[in-house]
Amino acid sequence: MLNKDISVIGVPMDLGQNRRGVDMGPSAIRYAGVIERLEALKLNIEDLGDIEIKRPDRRKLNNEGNLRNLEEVATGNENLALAVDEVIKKGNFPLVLGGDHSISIGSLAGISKHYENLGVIWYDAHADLNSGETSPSGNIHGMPLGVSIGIGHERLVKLGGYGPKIKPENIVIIGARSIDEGERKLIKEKGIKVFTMHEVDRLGMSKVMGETINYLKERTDSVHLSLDLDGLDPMDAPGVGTPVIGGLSYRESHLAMEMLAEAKIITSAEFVEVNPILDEKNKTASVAVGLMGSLFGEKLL
Ligand code: 4U7
Ligand code: MN
Ligand code: MN
Ligand code: MN
Repeated sequence: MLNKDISVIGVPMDLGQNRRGVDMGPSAIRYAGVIERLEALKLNIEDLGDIEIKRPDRRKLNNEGNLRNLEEVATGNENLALAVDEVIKKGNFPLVLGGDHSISIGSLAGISKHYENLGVIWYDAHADLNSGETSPSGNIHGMPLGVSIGIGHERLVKLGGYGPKIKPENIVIIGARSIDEGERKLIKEKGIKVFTMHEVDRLGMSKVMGETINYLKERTDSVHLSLDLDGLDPMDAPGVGTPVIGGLSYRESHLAMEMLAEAKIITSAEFVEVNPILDEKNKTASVAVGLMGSLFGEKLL
């Protein structure tokens, strides 16, 4: 990793989906020792604490346009975008701890304006390319990647005062194995690069990451890593709200992070969807911290 100055931001957001507990993700990850783990790598870490998330009155859920809690999700993400923007302005690496995956909307709003050609690695069981029109659930955590390429509600697409944030050809999705009909269409239409579990099994993670790194190096000037813990297999990461069988192992993920560290292409990152209520003894948070260690250059020897 080139940037040794890291700012950690927690986002206790659970309004982008319907299972409670993922708002405690940032605490669980801190308890699993993220700060100590990164400090041991001789990095300068500052913990900025948590972004404030306004709780809605649950009896008045805002389901406008098939978008659950739109107003609260948008406002929380605006606060996150401002915080991330500040971190980059002072030259630090933003490390965002979720929270459900809707927080990627705020992260990308704060990050993308600082680069000409931001790339994104979307490490996830899902493609997160839905919109109010295509979503089977109305949950905004299934929409952030679609929002980032300009598809969806104006309030989200233009969050932070501009949008879209990412070019579809600057995205690589890794680990996908649950893709909705509307998402499948969009992937084909926009030519989004996807390594589904099928490709991971055929090629192996080493080749998948090698190709991902080359692909992004050719066309981007910076890369954001958005890692949804449900990209991993539920055996390794049980504490997630939308588990899908047949996922990436801890070992594969560990290798992926080590290869990213070696390639030095990552300029910001977020680790999302850790739900301690659904977890087994904080296992998923610990896995997340282990992956962060590797991403920031931890080595076996
Ligand atoms: B996550 C889903 F229908 N696609 O839109 C949806 F399968 O951030 C799941 O990747 C979304 O965890 C999962 O609700 C969002 C569903
Ligand atoms: Mn997911
Ligand atoms: Mn996701
Ligand atoms: Mn999920």
